[in-house]
Amino acid sequence: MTDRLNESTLDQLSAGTSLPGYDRHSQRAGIVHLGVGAFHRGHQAAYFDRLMALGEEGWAIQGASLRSARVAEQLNPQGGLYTLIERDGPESRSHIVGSIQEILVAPENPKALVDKLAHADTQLVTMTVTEKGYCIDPASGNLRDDDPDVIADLEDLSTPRTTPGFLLAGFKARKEAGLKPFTVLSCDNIPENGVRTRNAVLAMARRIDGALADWIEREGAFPSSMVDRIVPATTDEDIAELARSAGYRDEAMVKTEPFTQWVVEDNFCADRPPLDKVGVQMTNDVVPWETTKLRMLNGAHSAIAYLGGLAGAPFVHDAMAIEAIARLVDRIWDESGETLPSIPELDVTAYRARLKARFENSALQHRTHQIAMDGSQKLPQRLLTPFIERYDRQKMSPALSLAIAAWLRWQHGVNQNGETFAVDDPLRQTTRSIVEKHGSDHQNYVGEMLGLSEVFSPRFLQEELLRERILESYVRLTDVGVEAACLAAITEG
Ligand code: CS2
Repeated sequence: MTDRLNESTLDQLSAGTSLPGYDRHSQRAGIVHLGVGAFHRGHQAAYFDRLMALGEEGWAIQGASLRSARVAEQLNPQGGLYTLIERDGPESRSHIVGSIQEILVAPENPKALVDKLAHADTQLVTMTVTEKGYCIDPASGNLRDDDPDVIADLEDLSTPRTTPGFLLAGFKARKEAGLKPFTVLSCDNIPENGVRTRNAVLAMARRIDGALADWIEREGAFPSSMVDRIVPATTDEDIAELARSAGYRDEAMVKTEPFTQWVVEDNFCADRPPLDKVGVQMTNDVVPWETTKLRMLNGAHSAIAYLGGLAGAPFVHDAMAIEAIARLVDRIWDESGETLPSIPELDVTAYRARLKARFENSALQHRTHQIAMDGSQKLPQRLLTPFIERYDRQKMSPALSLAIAAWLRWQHGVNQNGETFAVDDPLRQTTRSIVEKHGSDHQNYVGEMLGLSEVFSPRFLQEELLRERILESYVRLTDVGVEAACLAAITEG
């Protein structure tokens, strides 16, 4: 059997793989990270690894999973080590990342995570808990106090369950111990992620302990950040291939692209890692960067996921190889591009060209179904807001409209080749019942779906023209299929 990657097998690795360039054991864990998925390992953990390689001390990461024990099982037997493989077409580079120390499984021992949050070494809490982890309604931004886990945290914070609950319990313990709060740095793809995190934590705090809420409001900091790197889920085949080619087994390996970007609001209340030394852009205003990335990269990604997925394309690069889809993506960039805030240092034409090349990177094998996941949480910021903003300027958006219609079509769980698939979304049960109720009665199906207040603003129902445009795209997509519908949208625009 091939040896598993860990500290003792490091010196057996081939010369082509670079190692952490620092003494891992002397590092304090200045960071607690919530949600150690592939994205964290491919992005933030790699920045902190480089920072410590530059000789900056104390930025090791104590990781925590808020749901399953899977990541702990992958990383803990490896002493937190994993291989980061950057792939660009035929080129590939491997590096062993050493910044993660250990993973706690919060549901198994919530108290251990609260203790880490309350530890004097902890300066910064970073998080990638996905859109739904914030326990906020994506349309309104309010705390979801109908969520059973939120209700449980409001009743008893001694064994938290939710992200805001853990943050709050950590703050509470620090306040009681006379420590300063940590900075909370959200690294999820949601607009104004820092503001949303702060709102969720304060909304919970106000319901539990007013003085604690005041303290957090006064002393805490919740900078927003824009994160960008395509990190597809690791497959069993990736792990087997690494074992074959490199001779060791790494259950926690991550594959990614060479491109990486992190823009962070410079607003910290505790020690701040000198992230600018490793290429992080520190700024006073992240919003224009976030808006641009969410609408251009993620908006196009979601369109590719639904349209490509419905056309039967397994991967993003396959969908981009369908000319009608590639042209539709370009049209989305025209449409959403007109709604972007100005960023003087950003050349939008070059940005678009780069996005296209990134999507065409066939070595990434990024599944359309992965991106399609949790669409109800992603749609508003990626596709709906630019659509509405354009509408308010009397501009129609046939490409955005088709992408939205593709999400509606996706809920049927069958692609245009008749292959069925599971829809993975927190709203799944609701959308399933709407599909079952209306079958192929397009008008009523679309009408009821647009009434989902968790996703759509009430305007989609109230304004007939808006509703009609989406219905039209939906009917066309259903009748003529993905390619012809894309071409029709392009001609219309
Ligand atoms: C993707 C993102 O799965 C998704 O929703 O659109 O994870 C995307 O790959 C990243 O935001 C790229 O930075």
